[in-house]
Amino acid sequence: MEDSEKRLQKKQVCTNPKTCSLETRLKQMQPCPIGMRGLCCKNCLMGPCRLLKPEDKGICGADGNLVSSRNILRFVAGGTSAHLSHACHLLEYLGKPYPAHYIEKKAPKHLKEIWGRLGIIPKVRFEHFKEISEALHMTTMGVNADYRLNLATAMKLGIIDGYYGMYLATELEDAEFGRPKIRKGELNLGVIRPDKINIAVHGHEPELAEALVTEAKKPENSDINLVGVCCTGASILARHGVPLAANVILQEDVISTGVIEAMAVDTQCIMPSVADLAECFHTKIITTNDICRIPNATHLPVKNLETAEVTAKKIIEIARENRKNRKKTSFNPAAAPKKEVMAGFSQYNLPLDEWARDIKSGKLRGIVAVVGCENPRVKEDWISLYKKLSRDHIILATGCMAFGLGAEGLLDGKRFFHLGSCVNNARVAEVFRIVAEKLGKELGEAPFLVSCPAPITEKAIAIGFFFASTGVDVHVGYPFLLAEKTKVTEFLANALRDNFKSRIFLETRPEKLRQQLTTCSTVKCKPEELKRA
Ligand code: BF8
Repeated sequence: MEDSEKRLQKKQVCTNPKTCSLETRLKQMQPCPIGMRGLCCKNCLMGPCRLLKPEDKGICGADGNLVSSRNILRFVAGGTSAHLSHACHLLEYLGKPYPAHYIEKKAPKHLKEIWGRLGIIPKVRFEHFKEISEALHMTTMGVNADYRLNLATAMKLGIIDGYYGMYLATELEDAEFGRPKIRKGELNLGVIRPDKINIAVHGHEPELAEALVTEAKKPENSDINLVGVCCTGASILARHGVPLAANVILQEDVISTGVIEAMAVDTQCIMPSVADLAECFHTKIITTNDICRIPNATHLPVKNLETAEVTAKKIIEIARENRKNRKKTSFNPAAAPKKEVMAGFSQYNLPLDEWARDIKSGKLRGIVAVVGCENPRVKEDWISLYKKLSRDHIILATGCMAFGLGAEGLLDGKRFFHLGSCVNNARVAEVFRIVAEKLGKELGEAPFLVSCPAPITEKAIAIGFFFASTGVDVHVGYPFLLAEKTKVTEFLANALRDNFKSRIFLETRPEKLRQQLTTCSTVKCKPEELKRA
């Protein structure tokens, strides 16, 4: 029995967000070492089977390679379902029909040829949802036993995630709420104002947040300070310059300031611990999506433009009414000072001609997109690596890592560019597509890298598979699922090249990644360069 398991049984491990900080909980709740290596199978009730090496077999006969590939595919299916559902909710909210042949319309020609040859483009309306269901089916006990098919299916889901999730959501949001413009913004906990009534919007789907932005701008609401959290926050920062208070790891701290009158949440990355913490303060939690309910929260579902407006007004009323319940607090915004950032970048306003010219002349070595979450288990200093790389690379950023770079004062719009929320990785993909075109190269030959140093969610893994399916190399910095050297990690690092010209690889040490990238001629390492590295 593991140490932490024994201590958990003796109740020596504190798991309660009300009494222990996230940092303490992380230290006490050690990850399962077998799960970390991707070798724990809990897909049937003869298990869970905990394999020690890739050759070991579970009760049903599944070896470590199969178990690991199934776990990865299920992760990608989970992440893809979240992005598809996000786009689907937007379509329902706007009363728009579901698009068919969307991938054919959006993807570069050379990719459509490759994917068409491999038979991995869903053709029929709604078929992309069926693909998620098939992925779950083929990874249930006693269906597919070939790890390669699981990984090929993960690539197929990556494509679906990219187009029917991230592209569709980004395009719908831009069409309805406006394309972001380059603007100054502020981020960090210091944007929360004790002298105002504070409302935080948290999650990913910005329908209600947009209505709140409109309401909060009205003169009669000048006592309201609206702030964002996670990707809903990143999206209203990019579109309206609304201050971004926190990313995923600071969400509890937002409540702990003691000056948040209401937190409205939609979907994804909302840790249930915020509700625990809200009980310690006066904060009202308001859920706004029918698939995301939290015990003791007020549920005000947002279904369309009209309900969004009514709900936004109601939330302001609730927050104003709740102000009187605020207790004395020691929160000092200067302790987590706000940082100025440039936001609102996209393929429409970035100097892509100049970047392509500089890559051609050798002035730039390439473009690195820093994406994904900020996993508090990752303690390595990735920010310093990106600072070093920024000397001769352009750094694009999205999601919680963009917040991390912004908190270090790096999002200056000169070398570091904030492109928005995680679904806005569609903008990164467009930058890559356009720059590759200007270089006269296919995506798989262009000097681009996606670096995801600290993933937390299934969505981050799905995003990685999307970029890899387009030909871009994907670096992952946290070992979960990839820690053990198996046929799976070998396939992702090497065999993906055969069809996709890309690799998905693990490197947990920033200095090692820097060495590897500087040994190669560009951030797109060639196989022969990697052998030498
Ligand atoms: O979609 S980066 S923790 S907030 S999953 Fe979540 Fe990860 Fe943050 Fe946005 Ni993206």
